[in-house]
Amino acid sequence: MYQLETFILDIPTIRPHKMSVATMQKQTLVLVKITSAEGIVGWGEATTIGGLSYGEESPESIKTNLDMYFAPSLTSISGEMNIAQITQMLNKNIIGNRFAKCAVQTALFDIWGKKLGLPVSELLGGRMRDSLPVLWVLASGDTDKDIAEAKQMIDSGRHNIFKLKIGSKAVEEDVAHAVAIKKALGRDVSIRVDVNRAWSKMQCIKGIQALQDGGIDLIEQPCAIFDTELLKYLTDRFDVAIMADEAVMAPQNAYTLAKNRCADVFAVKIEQAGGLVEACDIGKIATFAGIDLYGGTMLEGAVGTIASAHVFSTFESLAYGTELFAPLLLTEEILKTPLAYENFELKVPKGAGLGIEPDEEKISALTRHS
Ligand code: MUC
Ligand code: MG
Repeated sequence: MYQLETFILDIPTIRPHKMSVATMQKQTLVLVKITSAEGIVGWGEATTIGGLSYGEESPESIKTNLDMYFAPSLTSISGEMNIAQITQMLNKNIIGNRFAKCAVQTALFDIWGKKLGLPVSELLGGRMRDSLPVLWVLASGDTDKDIAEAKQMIDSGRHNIFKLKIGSKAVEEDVAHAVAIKKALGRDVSIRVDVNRAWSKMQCIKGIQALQDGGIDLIEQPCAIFDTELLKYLTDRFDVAIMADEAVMAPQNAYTLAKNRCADVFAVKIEQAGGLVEACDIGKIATFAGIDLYGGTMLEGAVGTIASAHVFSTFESLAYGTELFAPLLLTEEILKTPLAYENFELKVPKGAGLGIEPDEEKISALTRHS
């Protein structure tokens, strides 16, 4: 038997974060706390971006579904069901809801890890590395501000790879912005762009050609989620790497994308995948298909970020690094000891379970009560 509690936290960001799908002034975290019959506590996270403008689940719908449907299922579990069996039961009884499922599975892995005295990475097959490269996303909406922010990140040893959020302005303006940043930061600094599905076919052809000529290294989700034919066409047509992000959901559709070679790179997100095991499955599918990997984020706080880090640490190759920077975008700390970002990398904890200690007083103080 497991007891499930949910919390919605609204935390302001350190600056507005402008994307083609939304401008964020705050991030809304959805945290899940599960307590096992023997009293072991595990944490998970089901955070999304911009309400319903990014994913199919909103913070409020996630909380409602967890409270109304997942909680009774977990309470009713008797005997010694393992994580695979619980996942199968939830998948049988609950359609979709990948973000909520990921939060529940994360909390169960945290509990199991604590019970067995092992980090989650080891329960997932074993880590290949103890720390992960982490890029920073420049999204102030202003070219000069972004250049200053990037230089400060490089000087302070925090990040030396940058992703730009584009797609909300005219293609020419977005390209000029990206190329100006690339020029200012120089040859050795990798610049990538995320269009967040904003471009039509003609805009993709024009924009990607100019970005490729301007030295940009990676083009993320340039077109609509379900236009996988266009994604494939762009992958075949251009030398610059094309990455599928929103289009990579559960392992089943990652498999279809891989089979049809619709991308050079997959952004893996634990919540989009529907769980840590499913994210590892996507990693394997990509590896077998010769598709490179990138560790993505739903801009989760510390809990989802470190769960993702455990998953990405198990990938044999992580050619494009990760974007596990979101806790640094938030103005409030929710862990007793903050995550360790050092030398352009995030350390993957070695303690049992997720290896973090959420500050319950802080979480309670930040919890939305209406
Ligand atoms: C996305 O589409 O990649 C990740 C970083 C960021 O700034 O936004 C998210 C979503
Ligand atoms: Mg993206």
